Amino acid sequence: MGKHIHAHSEDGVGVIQLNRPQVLNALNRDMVHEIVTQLESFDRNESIKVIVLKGSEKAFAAGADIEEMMDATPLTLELLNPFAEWDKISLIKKPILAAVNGFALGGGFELALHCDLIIAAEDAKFGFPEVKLGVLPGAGGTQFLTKAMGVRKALEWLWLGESMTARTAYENGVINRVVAKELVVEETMSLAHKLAKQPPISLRLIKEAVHAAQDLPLQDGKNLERKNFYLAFASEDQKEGMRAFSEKRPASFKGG
Ligand code: DAK
Repeated sequence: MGKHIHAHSEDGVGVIQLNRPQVLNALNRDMVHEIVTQLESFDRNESIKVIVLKGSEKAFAAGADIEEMMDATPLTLELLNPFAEWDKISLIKKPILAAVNGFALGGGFELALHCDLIIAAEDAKFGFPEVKLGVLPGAGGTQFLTKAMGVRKALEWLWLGESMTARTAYENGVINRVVAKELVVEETMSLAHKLAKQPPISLRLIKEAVHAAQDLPLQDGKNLERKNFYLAFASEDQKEGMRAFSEKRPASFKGG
């Protein structure tokens, strides 16, 4: 339990709730550290299969904490190296799902984009208002958004700094599902529990291969996929999955 987050687990799903409601879950450095530490702890915990990140009703997170950031200088940033913490999120091997209610702005949007799947409320608002503060996204926003929606659309959203609706984000391939606001957490947890029953070795090897597709040339990506394919044959679940098919019965995966 951190100062700025709550964490608990439910049937193999580790849940992290951002908890600075008085500032719409604005992300200060301590909070990012707590989130990352908790993600790493869930990632190492064998009983956890899937991780869910959620905010509150009004906000997933309304960005990095502007009060904390306003007096930064290039040198304080260089010395603090604050993005190193964010980079650790990309090293998490288990599926991470974001349940987004309300605002997901700036660093809050970037935090959601660091997750593998995003489920949002109909009235959720996604955007990068950094331009209105005289800066630009720093935790990957320009890259994630461009990869999701292409150069021209990304430039328009980033230059204007306006918020997009969950529907627009969905139609542009930025998020996975749009549901009624009362159902966001329920829908995310149900998806998480479904994933928690899938063979975990397959899930993590798929995650690595899909994310590699963002960075690697096709043949390198295919080579990585191939190595992961071979690796899957070291798992008990591969034996069980294929044996169950052959014996015409449902597979019972043990997670090994
Ligand atoms: N930082 C600090 N406080 C914030 C905040 C933020 N990002 N967002 C909201 N708050 C605070 C408000 O100041 C207000 O505090 P009090 O006045 O009550 O003390 C409280 O939360 C409630 O907010 P409002 O009264 O403004 O609520 P409204 O419903 O009227 O408006 C809003 C909601 C989301 C439209 C508005 O709060 C707003 O525009 N918030 C700022 C949104 C924003 O510009 N976000 C992007 C920030 S830039 C980095 C990593 C990432 C980043 C940078 C560096 N490093 C690792 C170094 C990313 C940068 C950003 O995210």
